[in-house]
Amino acid sequence: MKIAIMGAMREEIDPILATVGEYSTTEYAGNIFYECSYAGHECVIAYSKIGKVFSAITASVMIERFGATHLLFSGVAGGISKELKIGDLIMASELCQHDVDIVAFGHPYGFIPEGSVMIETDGNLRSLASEVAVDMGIELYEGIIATGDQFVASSERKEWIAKTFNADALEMEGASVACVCHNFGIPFFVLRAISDSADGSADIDFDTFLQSSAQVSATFILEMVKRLGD
Ligand code: 4EZ
Repeated sequence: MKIAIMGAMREEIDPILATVGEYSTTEYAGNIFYECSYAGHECVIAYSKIGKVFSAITASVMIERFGATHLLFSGVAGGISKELKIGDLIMASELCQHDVDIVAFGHPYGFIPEGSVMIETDGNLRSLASEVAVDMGIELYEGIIATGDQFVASSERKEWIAKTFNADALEMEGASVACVCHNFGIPFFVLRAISDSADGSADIDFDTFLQSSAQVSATFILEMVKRLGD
């Protein structure tokens, strides 16, 4: 077992690197990959940079070059569901790409021929997360996460994503990482702590809560790593 832990932004993996202690560093394909042993597990950690393309590169490299057998994504997201407040945690049940549009040919939004609108996360990792949440006394939401190459900061766009995909949160990397892991046959998990509500105040809220929400997600992910393979 080798565990990949990834985020999109430096702020999303900084709390993880600060906790794992000693690591070695490798530069490859435009990223820095940090390898360490944590809680008896070999880990590779990286942030991809923002968006679907960079995150797909990083996930692919973690699997193909670094031999990751499991992938955990940690980061922040814009909340859609009214239940989700800033700082709350959501794990993805399924993920979709809200910006894929070939509806001109009669396909549904988010669909690419020979693919599927939704990609499901690993059930065992979700069960583990539910146990961790109970033991930590933390509320963990589960729902659909919609991904696209857009920072959503308007109620109109948010509502469209909500009704089109029944999504509970949105961000810019989850579905591309899901697509990579699904195609390589690697079990994966996507966790996000809410930083904003993807509305008119999303930019200000994001800047205000990026660090604190990234920390919430990172702490939870590391607790999961401790219990993996038990
Ligand atoms: C993308 N990430 C934000 C990147 C922000 C600023 C330089 C998460 C996220 C997000 N993505 C938090 N809130 C979001 C929102 N409202 N729309 C899209 O994964 C880049």
